[in-house]
Amino acid sequence: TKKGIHMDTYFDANILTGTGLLAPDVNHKKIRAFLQEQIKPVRELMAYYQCAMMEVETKFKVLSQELSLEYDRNPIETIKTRLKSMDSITDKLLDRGFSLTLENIEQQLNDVAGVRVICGLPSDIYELADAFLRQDDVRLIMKKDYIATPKENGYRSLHLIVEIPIFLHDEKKMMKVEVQLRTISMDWWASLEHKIRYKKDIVVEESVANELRTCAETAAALDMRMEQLQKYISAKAMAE
Ligand code: 0O2
Repeated sequence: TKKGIHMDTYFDANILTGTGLLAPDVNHKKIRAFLQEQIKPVRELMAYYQCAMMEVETKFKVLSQELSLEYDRNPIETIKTRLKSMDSITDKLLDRGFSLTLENIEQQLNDVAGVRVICGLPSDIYELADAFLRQDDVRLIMKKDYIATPKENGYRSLHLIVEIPIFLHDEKKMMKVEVQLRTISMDWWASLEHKIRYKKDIVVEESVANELRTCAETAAALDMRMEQLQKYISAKAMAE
């Protein structure tokens, strides 16, 4: 158990009591086989999330390829993917009062599979997001626009929770993926802020929080200026 909650599906409670595998004449091979059997459904689910993440990454790569031909510049700087660790999944579920079961992982968590798309300009974000959401196998579950309405601390990004199908040998399975779209400056700010926030041994005082917010505003203003510059250059290139 962790924090008093039973992890019934992930590690069956019988592992220590009901099976008799931990008797003095313990057989290591049997224990390993038993553990593998218990862990297999979790591994399978994680593999499905991995596939969904790859699907979404490919969709953005295709869009990037197409748009870069049209505009003669690449709207996507980088794409990062990450699968949430089993420890983070456990903490998030237990913190929210849910037990650790496969069903709860799928139903209660939106961000087991995460795709981060780093763009050049704010307008690239919306153009890519719209093109992605127009695809008929992508179902939007939730949109959080932290660019239009930044968080109190200054955090900006466009978050999409989507569901997309993955095709297994005998079934089609719908999987949730969290997509975060940001500019380079939004990403730079978020990764530094994340590092500061997770330095748990120091207290982040009010002045640091204010400074972070000011940095976020400066970064947003820079994004806007770069956007204007890009528009000016494009218009000039069209005219010539
Ligand atoms: P990690 O390690 O990046 O995965 P939900 O996840 O939707 O159930 P929540 O937390 O309200 O619930 O979602 P939200 O606000 O959309 O934030 C989810 C993720 O966005 C976070 O995941 C971060 O990646 C990022 N994020 C949100 N707010 C901030 C912020 O203030 N600063 C930074 N640096 N990142 C932020 P995790 O699980 O926190 O972390």
